[in-house]
Amino acid sequence: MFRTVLVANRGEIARRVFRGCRALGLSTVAVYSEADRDAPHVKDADRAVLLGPAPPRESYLSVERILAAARESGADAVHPGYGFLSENWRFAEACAQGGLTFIGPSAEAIRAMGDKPEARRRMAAAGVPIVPGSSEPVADAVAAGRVAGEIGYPVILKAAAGGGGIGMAKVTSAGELAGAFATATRRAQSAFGSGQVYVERYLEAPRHVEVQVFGDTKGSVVHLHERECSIQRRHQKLVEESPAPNLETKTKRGLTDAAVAGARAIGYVNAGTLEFLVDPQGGFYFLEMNTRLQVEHPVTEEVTGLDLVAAQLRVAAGEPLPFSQDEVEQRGAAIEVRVYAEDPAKNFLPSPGTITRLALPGGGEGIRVESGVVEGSVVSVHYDPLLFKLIALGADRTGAIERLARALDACVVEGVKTTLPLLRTIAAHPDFRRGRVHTQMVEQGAFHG
Ligand code: MV4
Repeated sequence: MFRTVLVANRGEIARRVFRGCRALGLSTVAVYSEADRDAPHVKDADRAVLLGPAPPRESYLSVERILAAARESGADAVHPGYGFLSENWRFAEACAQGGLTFIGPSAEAIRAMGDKPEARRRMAAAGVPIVPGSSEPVADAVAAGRVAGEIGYPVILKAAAGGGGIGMAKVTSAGELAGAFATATRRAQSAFGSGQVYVERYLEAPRHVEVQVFGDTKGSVVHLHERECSIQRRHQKLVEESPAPNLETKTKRGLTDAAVAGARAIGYVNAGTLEFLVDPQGGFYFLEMNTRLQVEHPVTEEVTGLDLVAAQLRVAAGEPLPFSQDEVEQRGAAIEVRVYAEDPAKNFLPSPGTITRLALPGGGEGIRVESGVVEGSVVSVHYDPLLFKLIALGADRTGAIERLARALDACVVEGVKTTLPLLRTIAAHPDFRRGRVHTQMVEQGAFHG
């Protein structure tokens, strides 16, 4: 086992990983930008190294500076968290070349799943259902039109190097294709440095269900059940839960079998997630694979009773998975909400500033809090505005929702605007309480008033 872990991240996830390291008796190194000198994650670690100025390019996204920080602090392993460099295969490779254990999958798996058409081909070859569409990027609008003609409209254009919804364009008819192709290409180029796009059949108001998988270096691959992540706005998840409500046993089984088959086919090691769209008939289609620990991993930890960060560390050290498929239970129900510093009155624009007052529910009966901030913290314009997550666990979904609603009521945040009012509305909403969720509900105004 390595001895010292550098966490190449900030906020709540850095703190979560440090906790996992401490549980295994490992020492810890934080990195931070000039904007984060007083940030809580810096105080959590045994040592801290300044990376540089606030802009991510000069700090949390700088491979060179992070590798230098590892060298200078004597770290022998690196955990990337989520976001930043977590799905950058060059970073994983640079860590390995620098003699550091990258706590995550192989650089090759990150690269293959980051190339969305390649991911579709690899999953299809493993027998995982994919959305009908092109297996390669399309060269121009005419080629896109040929694919659309075969699969039928509406279609969606997606960035080949993308993910997470950036640069997607829905196309309802052939007449819109040329314009949409130009827009999607331009957006893909500016966001991902590659203008390549591919075509998929567009599914209306699907659910988003994902499966947590875990592989080790001995060839074991298991799933840790599913998470429902349909309640989101502008591709930012707001609520995540496990089990997915109203999911037929047959569909659930199909999803987890497909996820394990897909992960196994690519020799996947460490924690990963396969995202699927699920239609009202229970049909499911692979969307993309996230090759990192996700924001919503705590809901899986709560229903399985497992420590995913500890498992990541063990697997990265070459140990076998600390659980077998038979030992992975899904007990009770867990729901996570994300509280962002965003202003609901200003179309959820980020709301930077100083947190002048912060009261969070105690981590009592069935409530877990994962926070990156304390009273007095400054929410910077430079980073993701996630402040904290609340995770409620109940014997069943109704019990979890009741605890969640109470925990939301107990939260007080002053100095910045937050998504708390929207989350309280969702927690009280009849459709949510019945488990009738899909990906378009926030935009369709289900939670207004
Ligand atoms: C889609 C889709 C409909 N049809 N693909 C958005 C994020 C990215 N991971 C994939 N996304 C979508 N892909 C096809 N073929 C609808 C979405 C989508 C969505 C997916 C998951 C969760 C929320 C969403 C909100 C809007 C659109």
